[in-house]
Amino acid sequence: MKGWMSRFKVIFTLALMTIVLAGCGEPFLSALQPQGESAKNIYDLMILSIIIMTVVFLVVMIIYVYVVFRYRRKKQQEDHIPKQVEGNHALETLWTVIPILLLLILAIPTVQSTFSLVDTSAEVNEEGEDLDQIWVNVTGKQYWWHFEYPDFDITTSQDLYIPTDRKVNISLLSEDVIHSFWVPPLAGKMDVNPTGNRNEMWIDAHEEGIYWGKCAELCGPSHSLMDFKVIAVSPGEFEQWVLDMQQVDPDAVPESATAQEGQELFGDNCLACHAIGSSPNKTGPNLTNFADREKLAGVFDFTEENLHKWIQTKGRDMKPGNLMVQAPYDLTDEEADKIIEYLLTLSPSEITSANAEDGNYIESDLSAIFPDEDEQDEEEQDEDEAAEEDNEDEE
Ligand code: HEC
Ligand SMILES: [Cu+2]
Repeated sequence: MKGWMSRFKVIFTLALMTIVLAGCGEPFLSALQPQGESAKNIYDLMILSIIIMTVVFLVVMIIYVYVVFRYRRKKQQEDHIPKQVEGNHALETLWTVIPILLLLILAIPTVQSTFSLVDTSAEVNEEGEDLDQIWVNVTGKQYWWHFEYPDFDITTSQDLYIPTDRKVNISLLSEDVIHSFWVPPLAGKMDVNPTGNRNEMWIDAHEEGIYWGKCAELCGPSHSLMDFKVIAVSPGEFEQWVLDMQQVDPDAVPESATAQEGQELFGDNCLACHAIGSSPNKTGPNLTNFADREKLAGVFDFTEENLHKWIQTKGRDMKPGNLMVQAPYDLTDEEADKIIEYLLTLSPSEITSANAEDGNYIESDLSAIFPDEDEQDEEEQDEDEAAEEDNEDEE
């Protein structure tokens, strides 16, 4: 009796959890509420396979229940032995062919998606012309993400800005162990490999918003804290953001005297690992637009208190195993606060995550951040002509 009760409790708890947890899906973090083309594709595949499996389950159960009742031993015929059947060509063919067909129905779109989800070729517009491609080189590092826009000469980290309704190509590489890049509402997971083994994929977002990203491959003690955000703003806002980021002068002197002192302290103690402005990948995150961050170090509430604690403890307990603990500096609380005052001036753009949620959509073809189409064509033509002349010379 006791065993039955405890088993009932377990089943009851599991059932309750299913119901409660089923409510947890938020559009910014749920693969079941796709907000982009790539995620929608994967979602559709899930639905297709669930439908097929449900139909198979129902058909089998209906036949099973029917047979159990229809052919059970009846009172009057207790000694009766039914006709013995061995093999049935028609039936055997049928139950071989149906599963093959079902698997084909699943396999064709699955294989198609496997290729299209990593197809980083250019999008075409209504006139059939190739659109300029946006590439982001993403580097996964214990325990944060570095983002580089090679075409715009911009570097940032933690918050990945993208324009809505535009395919953004992602090129993934790790600097240490294997990570996995996953923005559940926008796309599937992709491994982030070390040693030059680059993986490519693309993401896009239909609507402006802040989408949560996760590292989906156990990579060390702070793996579960290796979060990032995708900030999808309207194309016009994205364009502005890029232009603002390009304008940043890493040596710009802040207005207040305290912040100026902070800047000096920052230069002496922090610049070895951090950078302001476009920079190569360093040991620590690029802080160009630090004051616009959605979170501190990817996961913590962005408060001065947390920031103070982060700097003074080098994140030791906040993100166990993080590489900032190697920093040799030793600052007084006042010095840390001066640095904080400086860090909070690092806000080069009016475009921040708030714009992703204000519902203010600004259209743009992004031409301001890509070189002029016509000029490019002319250049290409010039090159072609030069090449032709060379050929003629050779002949
Ligand atoms: C030894 C290299 C190193 C030094 C020196 C260093 N940091 Fe860091 N810092 C890091 C690393 C690595 C991270 C990322 C930790 C993580 O999230 O795993 C980081 C993260 C941060 C973050 C969070 C960044 C974000 O994007 O939210 C802040 C703020 C920060 N450091 C401030 C400082 C300050 C201020 C100093 C100087 C007083 C400093 N760091 C010195 C390596 C360093
Ligand atoms: Cu990771």
